[in-house]
Amino acid sequence: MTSVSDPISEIEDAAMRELAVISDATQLEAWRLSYLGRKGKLTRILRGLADLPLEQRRSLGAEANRIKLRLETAHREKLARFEQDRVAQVTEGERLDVTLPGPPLPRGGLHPITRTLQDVLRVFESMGFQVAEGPEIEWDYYNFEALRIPADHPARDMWDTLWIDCEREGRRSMLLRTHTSPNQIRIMERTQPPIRVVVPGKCYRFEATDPTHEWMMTQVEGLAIDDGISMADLKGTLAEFARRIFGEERKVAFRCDYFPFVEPGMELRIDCFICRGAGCRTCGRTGWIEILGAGMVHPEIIANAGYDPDRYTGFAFGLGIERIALLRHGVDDIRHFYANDLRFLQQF
Ligand code: FA5
Repeated sequence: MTSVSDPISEIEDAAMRELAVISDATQLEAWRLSYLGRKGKLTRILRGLADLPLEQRRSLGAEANRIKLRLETAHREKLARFEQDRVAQVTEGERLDVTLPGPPLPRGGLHPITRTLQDVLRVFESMGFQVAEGPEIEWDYYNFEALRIPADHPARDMWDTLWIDCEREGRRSMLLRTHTSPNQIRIMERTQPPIRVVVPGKCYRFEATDPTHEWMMTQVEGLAIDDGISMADLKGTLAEFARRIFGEERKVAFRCDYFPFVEPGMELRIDCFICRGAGCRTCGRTGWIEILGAGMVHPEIIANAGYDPDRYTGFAFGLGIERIALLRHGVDDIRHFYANDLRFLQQF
């Protein structure tokens, strides 16, 4: 405890000794408070001067002020040195070495669905099919009516539809296309046989998702119309497609199916890559994953297009790109494709 009677030079010596070993700004501030702060040792001496006789007050006052000045100067200098060291440290750490290579730029890639779509289209192009496009927002007429699915037809339940509210404009009903089949009608409206076309595009369905169902998916519609096209042409085309995309060893099965716009109708299934036919969660315990619907174009649709139904026949198919990507890459859930998780997408 220091008092006014302590030899003032002892305070000076102690302060300078302590200051010499201080190594950071926090200690320095504590030191300043202990000597020069409001309750500091030197401050208290200066305050106590008033109680001393004049003679003593003069000499002690002069000495105390000299020490105060010295301590303040020493404090300022030390603080400046710490600041210099800090700046030097920061600039040293941030110094640029222009010879170092820059940080690698992340490289983007095509989405696995885009790649699969490109591969699928390439296979059909090599078989003589042309690629066309159609609108995603579609009239009820093309999506349903012209495909022999009138309003109230029970087959509409096969496609849970996202409708667009456009009654206010007094227009016919519009929807987000549920499949790419409307393009069969659109192409027949503007083209004469022979026709060999594939139409890729996004489709939308108001349905619950599961490992093989998304509410948005990509289909490729195929349409071939010519003199004397038969079911054998359809099966041959699809078998060749499956062989080119999945390889020889995959099991492929055709099964009867119903679509109002084809007769007869069928589906193509591939053996499940996970359970190899035994049944699992991904294939819904069936052992198979359906990748497309197909069939011979209904004669009524051929006639409605203005083609001679006695001369022309054709086949059509609609395949699901996400299911094909799932089977090719061994992905166990279709929903991974659109979850936008880079850890998943970077694997392709
Ligand atoms: C149709 O959409 C018919 N337009 C296909 C067709 C075209 C039949 C021409 C006859 C002639 P389907 O609803 O089964 O059929 O869908 C066809 C394929 O799309 C399915 O095999 C499947 O691969 C894919 N698909 C259908 N729904 C979904 C879904 N919710 N999520 C992912 N893929 C789907």
